[in-house]
Amino acid sequence: MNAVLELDAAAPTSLSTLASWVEEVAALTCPDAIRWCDGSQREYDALLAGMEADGTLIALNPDTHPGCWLHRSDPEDVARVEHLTFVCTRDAEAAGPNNQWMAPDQAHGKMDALFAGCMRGRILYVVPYCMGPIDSPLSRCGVEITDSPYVVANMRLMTRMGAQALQRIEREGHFVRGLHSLGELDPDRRFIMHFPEELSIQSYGSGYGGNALLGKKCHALRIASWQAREEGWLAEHMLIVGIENPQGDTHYIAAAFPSACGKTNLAMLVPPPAYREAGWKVWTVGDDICWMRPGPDGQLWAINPEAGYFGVAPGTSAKSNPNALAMIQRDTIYTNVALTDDCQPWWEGLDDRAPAFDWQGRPYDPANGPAAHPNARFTVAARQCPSWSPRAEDPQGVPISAIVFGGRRATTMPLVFEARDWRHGVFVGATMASETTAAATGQVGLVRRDPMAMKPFCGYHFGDYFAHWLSFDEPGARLPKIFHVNWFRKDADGNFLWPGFGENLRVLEWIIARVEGRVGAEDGLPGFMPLEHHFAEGLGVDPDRVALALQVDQGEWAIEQRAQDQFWAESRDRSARFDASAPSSEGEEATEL
Ligand code: GTP
Ligand code: SPV
Ligand code: MN
Repeated sequence: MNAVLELDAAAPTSLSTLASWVEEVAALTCPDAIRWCDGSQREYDALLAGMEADGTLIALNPDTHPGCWLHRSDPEDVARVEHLTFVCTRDAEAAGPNNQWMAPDQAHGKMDALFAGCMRGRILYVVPYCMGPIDSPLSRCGVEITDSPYVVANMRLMTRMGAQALQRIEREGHFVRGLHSLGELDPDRRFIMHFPEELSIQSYGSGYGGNALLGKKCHALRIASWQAREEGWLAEHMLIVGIENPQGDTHYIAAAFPSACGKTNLAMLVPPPAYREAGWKVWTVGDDICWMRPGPDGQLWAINPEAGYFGVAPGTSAKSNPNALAMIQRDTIYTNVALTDDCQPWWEGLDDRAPAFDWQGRPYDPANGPAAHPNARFTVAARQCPSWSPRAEDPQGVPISAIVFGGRRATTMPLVFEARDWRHGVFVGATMASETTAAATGQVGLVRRDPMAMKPFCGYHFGDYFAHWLSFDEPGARLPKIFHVNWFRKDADGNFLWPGFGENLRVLEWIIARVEGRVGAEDGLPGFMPLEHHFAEGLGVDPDRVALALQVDQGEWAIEQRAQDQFWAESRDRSARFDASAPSSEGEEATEL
């Protein structure tokens, strides 16, 4: 206790609300010591060395992977836990049917009991961070208190963390408060609580990704989406990618795909050879989160609030995502990947070498399942990406030309279509569905509605969220066109119809041509469908398969449309603010709000 008091007295901040909050938390959690993080390389190196010494991290092969580490998380703590994630608002209705709700008093009681004394024998780290470029008016700051050095190291890679963030926080005088403890890593004593009205987050009992790196999903999506609605902007689960055509013009596209459905891959796309030779270039601005707001010119301007990638390892290869593979050869933290016999990281889909140890450290035995956990991830600084955009640090952000929604759908949804207008586009995003993945605990492969890929992340009522989206369509707005894609359609044998990855640029090319008004389209069942396109040209895939990927089956569509209309109507019924009739039916005029 003495150590705590001594260190508190030296709290390196002039902001009394921050100093007193840290004091309060220390009094509750009883750490052995308090450490204020400055974000320096020295601090990072010391953290890594400490974690190597206590076995939290394993050093990877320094010849092939300098500065790379492996963390094996608790086998019961490998993904987000949506069933243990709550939004705690005074009014239950505000959280909506899309969130689990708990009354703030009850949640605080529960969490205080869990946090009491939980940091005995541990160090309390104070982690000031900035989401977004440090000098951007669109950025927002927070402070995470955690007892996990792994979380601190990840926050350093994923956010602008340390002294500069603290300076901004002191200047602004406010910050989002995130309190995190590993607790006992007991799934029965695990909660991720959000208090949007208090701008605070409390997370106990998990050390994994979105549960524990509180700047990411908890702050930059759940809390930020709440603030965004109040302040007239959008906080979205979207990548941001710049597509430069051979003439040197760049269009920025924001795309929302659910967890483990291709955002990182699209954001880092490498053009197929013919496109590369013609002069197409791709620039990565962000791979997971996008904050955007209307600028004075009426366009939506977007920043990536993150400074790193927490990307899915399985499936990442020199063929599927060469940019990602290049950036994770050094200074990367791997979580739950397998190892080769010479201590290199390995996962399914990387190459045809045999792994020696699985993600739990056992000698690899296929009878135990995949060698790498399906939600194994890498954490790496964004600037290590070879396609890192020179505009990624622009304080004003980048103007968005197109918004793309997409899911993982084996049937029904065509490769691409365009929404008829903003209102229809909001409907398309709101009613999108996708097969569940290993990014969250629970059954994989179930089709569920995942509006705008925000089902697990929208911090308030979906009906209000859809109304907020619709509200951007106002006089003077120069809104992006909205599209829907599906890279994951399968044939009767279960094989993907579309090759995906780099070839997805063919679809983006069509999207840009539509944005520029250069190609015609046909008004089909879901929306505007491609007439002229280069999807199959020189692709090396049977054009009939591409045609199948593009096709809409009337019977399948009728079933889909009923499900969409029902979902949209339910959102309307449950939210007083949301009064909209479905704009999906062909020929029906959209009703104004
Ligand atoms: P989160 O980080 O969980 O939000 O996921 P993400 O949307 O960034 O997903 P990511 O790009 O990491 O892709 C997840 C999985 O989908 C990986 O195994 C990829 O290899 C696979 N994938 C990505 N793009 C494509 C594609 O175009 N076609 C196919 N078939 N698979 C893809
Ligand atoms: C996701 O699940 O959408 C992720 C990984 O991006 S996590 O940070 O765990 O949320
Ligand atoms: Mn994500």
